[in-house]
Amino acid sequence: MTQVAAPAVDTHCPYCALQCGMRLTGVRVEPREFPTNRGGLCQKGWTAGSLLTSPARLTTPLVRVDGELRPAPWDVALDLIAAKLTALRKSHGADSVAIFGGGGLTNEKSYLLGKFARVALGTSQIDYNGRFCMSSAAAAGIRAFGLDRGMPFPVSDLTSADAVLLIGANPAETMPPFVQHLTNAGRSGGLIVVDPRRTPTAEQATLHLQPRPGTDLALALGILHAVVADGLARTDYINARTTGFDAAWRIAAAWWPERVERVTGVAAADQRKAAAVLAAADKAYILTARGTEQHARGTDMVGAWINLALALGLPGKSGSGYGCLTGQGNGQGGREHGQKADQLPGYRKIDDPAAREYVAGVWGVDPDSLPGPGRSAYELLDALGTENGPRALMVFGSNVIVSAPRAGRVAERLSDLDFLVVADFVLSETAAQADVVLPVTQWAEEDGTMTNLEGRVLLRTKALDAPDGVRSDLEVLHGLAVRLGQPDGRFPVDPETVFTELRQASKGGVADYAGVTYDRLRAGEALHWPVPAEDHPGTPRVFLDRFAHPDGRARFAAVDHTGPAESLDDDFPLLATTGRVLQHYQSGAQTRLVEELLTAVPEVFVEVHPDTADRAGLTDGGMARVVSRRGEMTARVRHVSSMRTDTVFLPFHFAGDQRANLLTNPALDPTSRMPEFKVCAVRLEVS
Ligand SMILES: Nc1nc2c(c(=O)[nH]1)N[C@H]1C(S)=C(S)[C@@H](COP(=O)(O)OP(=O)(O)OC[C@H]3O[C@@H](n4cnc5c(=O)[nH]c(N)nc54)[C@H](O)[C@@H]3O)O[C@H]1N2
Ligand SMILES: Nc1nc2c(c(=O)[nH]1)N[C@H]1C(S)=C(S)[C@@H](COP(=O)(O)OP(=O)(O)OC[C@H]3O[C@@H](n4cnc5c(=O)[nH]c(N)nc54)[C@H](O)[C@@H]3O)O[C@H]1N2
Ligand code: SF4
Ligand SMILES: [Mo]
Repeated sequence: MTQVAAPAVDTHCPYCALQCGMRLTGVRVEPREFPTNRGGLCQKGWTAGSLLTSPARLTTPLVRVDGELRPAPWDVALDLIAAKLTALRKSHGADSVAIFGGGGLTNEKSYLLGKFARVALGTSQIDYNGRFCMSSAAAAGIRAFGLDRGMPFPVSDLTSADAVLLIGANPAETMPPFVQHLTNAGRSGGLIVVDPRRTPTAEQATLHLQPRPGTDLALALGILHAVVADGLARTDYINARTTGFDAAWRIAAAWWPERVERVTGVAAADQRKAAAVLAAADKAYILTARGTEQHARGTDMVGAWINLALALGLPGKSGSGYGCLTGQGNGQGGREHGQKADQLPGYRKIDDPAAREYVAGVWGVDPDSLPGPGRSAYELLDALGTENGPRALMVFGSNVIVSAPRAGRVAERLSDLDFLVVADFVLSETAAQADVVLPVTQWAEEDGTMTNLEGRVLLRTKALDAPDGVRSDLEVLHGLAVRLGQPDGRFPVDPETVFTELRQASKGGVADYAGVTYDRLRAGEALHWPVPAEDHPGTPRVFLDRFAHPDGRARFAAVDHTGPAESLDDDFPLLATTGRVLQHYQSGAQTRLVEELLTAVPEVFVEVHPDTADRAGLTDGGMARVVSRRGEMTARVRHVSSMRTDTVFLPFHFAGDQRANLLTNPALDPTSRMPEFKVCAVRLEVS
């Protein structure tokens, strides 16, 4: 490779949605000043360059022959895929081929992937891992505000807040440079963290509320009750800017803090204190993340926290608000441009006739040729290889064998497929099961835009040449589309050309990128969508004048507490919750290959209170078998005296029988179709 004399290129981190600014010289990473990270990087960011030259990197297509993956030329691999898909489409119909995308893909890739599914394959069966991520917050945001832009204000607005309520968020590990924006709130005595665990984030809080997993909705009702009962609700704001308060309050009225204490374990006095601190603040924010969103009632849980924000008069005012901390690098843009089962570009609905007509016009196809909505992520994986389900799957940007709920079932469904294709730059656990693996370029080897957690569109500029033998995802889609009979120009390979088409396809939609150009991004403009025209400055704060519902008002949600989807009994007496550690990213496919990160956290562990461990006969450092109604896994025991005695915690970054997802419950939220990653019933045994 020829990186030696490479010039320094300003870019952004390949991992999370904070999209920290970095400078890349060859594969050497340095932090750079950018509003979200202000010169900071986490350990994953610092070490991100090493994967570019890792020996574990794939540099040739692999095709399964006699049960084994063997190197093959690109033409052979692409011809084989096209032949298989064509045959399946002919024998079993267009929906026999499915696509699974990812929130780490650039806007250009997400867009072209959605178009490829609907136009080149004609399949409705496309969804992506964002369904497992922030979909509950997206659904709740649309219900409350009429529009989902994770944070409807710039991250840097938080810096002047005197109170911030973080619910189910552990940014000290998941977005370390973000925490500096909370310094003022912490100093003012206003940093409140709701988390069943005493995380590094909770350690920094003024007030840590430690509820039983799965009871957030009750807790939100209790704090709302305290706000109203103590006369702290902003009646003028409620009257002027919202609807639905009375129905929401009728439910919250029955959840006085002492009753909530019995359900959640959070002291009534602490609920009242949280209400008082938030109400007294000049500038206050409420932020949710996966801890409260990844539940079978996740949409309602987030709805309950939004109700609290509305009662306090926070959303849509300068210097305060509600936001969701989107997780993946392009978790925001990835949910806007059409890789979601029910969606067309610009955050349009695929069952909206006007949207179909418009997007079909941009694509040059008949609107009636576009399929309707398909299955959501887990439902899609669950149907693979079944009688009415897809028979082939193509995966771009996800490692579902590790990261999907009830992973044992998902692995079984994948093995029943006629044909599995995975595009990746490493041999992830999912790629290792594939019939064809396509080696693709990485972030630093291609141009592309990402939309960060505050809705700001960023350009990631190519800094290096890719190794010989790899192709970009856009080239893969082009190569397949042509083989499937599509005209040559319909699936461009140049990112800027794809983006120009995306701008047109999103024009007039909710997530309107029409006015974003590569040139404006290169010039360093801070463009938060919507940006409807090239002379439009972008929209850093979305709801200042009105919310996006036709009447301009935000809506309270009438939501009540019901609890997790599965209950505890003598066989499964403990609550398991899952999440992240600082050093590993998601399924670990990338970070388990970075020596420094693997050395820091080499294996899965289970955090458990010493008394709970004692009762199961487990010692600190020993091995535990963790068993749920769906499966079992083994983990090293970590005694953590700040854990609740009814709860254990497992990170989900590890493979094989270290997979936390062998345990998790795929009970789905009725609206968002989010699985219940954050709570399931388990028991511990000595392994
Ligand atoms: N190091 C690292 N950083 C990452 C990622 C990563 O994999 N590793 N992934 C990125 C992505 S895609 C995402 S989505 C974000 C996720 O970022 P976060 O949401 O901050 O991460 P999680 O660890 O999934 O969950 C946050 C917290 O929720 C708590 N929790 C569990 N159950 C409950 C509950 O019932 N109620 C409440 N209130 N809290 C609960 C957990 O104890 C955990 O501390 O991180 C991004 N950044
Ligand atoms: N138990 C439990 N399970 C969870 C969660 C949890 O909290 N608990 N969190 C869920 C959440 S929030 C998320 S976001 C998911 C994430 O889980 P996954 O969807 O598995 O995410 P990654 O591990 O990032 O997998 C991305 C894969 O795509 C590859 N890749 C990266 N960039 C590209 C690209 O540009 N093109 C191509 N073709 N490939 C690329 C990477 O090498 C990697 O193999 O996990 C979910 N699963
Ligand atoms: S916080 Fe996120 S974007 Fe920043 S360096 Fe770490 S992983 Fe990368
Ligand atoms: Mo995520």
